[in-house]
Amino acid sequence: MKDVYSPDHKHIMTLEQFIIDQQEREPGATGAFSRLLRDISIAAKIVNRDIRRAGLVDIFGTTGEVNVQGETQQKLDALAHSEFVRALKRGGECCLIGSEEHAEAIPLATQSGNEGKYIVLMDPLDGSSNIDVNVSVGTIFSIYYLPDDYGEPDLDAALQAGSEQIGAGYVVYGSSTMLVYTTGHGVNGFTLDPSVGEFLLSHPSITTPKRGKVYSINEGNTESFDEGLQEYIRWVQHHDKETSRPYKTRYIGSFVSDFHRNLLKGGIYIYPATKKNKEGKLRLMYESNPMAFIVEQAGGRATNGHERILDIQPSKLHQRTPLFIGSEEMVKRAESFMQRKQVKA
Ligand code: AHM
Ligand code: MG
Repeated sequence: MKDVYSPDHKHIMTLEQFIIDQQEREPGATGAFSRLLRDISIAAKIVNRDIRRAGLVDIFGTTGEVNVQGETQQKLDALAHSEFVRALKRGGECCLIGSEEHAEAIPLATQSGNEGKYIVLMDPLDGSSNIDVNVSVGTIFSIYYLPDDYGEPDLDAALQAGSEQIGAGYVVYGSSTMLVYTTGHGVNGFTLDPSVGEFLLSHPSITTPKRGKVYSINEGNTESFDEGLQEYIRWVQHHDKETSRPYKTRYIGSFVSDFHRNLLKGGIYIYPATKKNKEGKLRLMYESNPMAFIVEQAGGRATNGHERILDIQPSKLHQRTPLFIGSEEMVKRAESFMQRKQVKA
């Protein structure tokens, strides 16, 4: 990968310049989508600032509220949600938001004349149970068009298959902060330079290796995995020089971070159905779909073990799905184990 973010490089490209360049390649583009991406990146910078200051300004801990998933809401979850909603409202390009931190879809098109035509679904702060132990967290977002001639934007407008996404991305608030996104023309990654407050193109045209040596799964749940998956886990742990096994386990428990590492280095992330989470844990609309769009654009694969994630027709905003995502050959191999041995109901 070419390193375009070296101090002596003559052509440092900011996210904003990059978005404008892309826009100029789209005949008839109005700039609305570019403005939407800009609004998202501004909110990401604000959330980044809040996360970096978390330990200093005593905003760790919970609000005491329980969110729609029945989980205790961390203060920073609530804060991240409000920052993104505020930025999208202010920007005016978005007409409907779906957020992990809000039970209902949030329409923004009001009598005030908001003409926004984009729907944004998001997990404002994924992996938030890791915040108070200083582990990387992230934001995930997915963008759709409001269907043509749709009336007042509502949840039904958002219930589109992942293959209809026109953009998707994530921000990882790690040792550095990165924003990675796709609009269906490859995947590009930008690193926030805190000294100038800009995201700079650091990872152009990301492609993910066809196979890797890392598997990421919560193995504490092994007993409740499907028989085929248990067999796959035994397979990855088996010693075999020719296929570089055993693979390495890497599981941060923060999806964005696990996904980001596997995207760059190669690997597979699995959150399957378990006894506790019979439909898997991750949410289709704002966790699995956007990452599936990104991974496919980078040459990888994402399924629920049987079916392509992007083909699933959603019926609920907070719908969950099992997820097998990452390097193409690894995901295919895991699927083949799933298909050989399916659990009896
Ligand atoms: P969250 O959106 O409530 O933070 O939950 C999603 C997180 C993922 O980031 C992570 O991969 C997974 O839950 C970890 O779950 P578990 O602790 O069951 O392994
Ligand atoms: Mg999440």
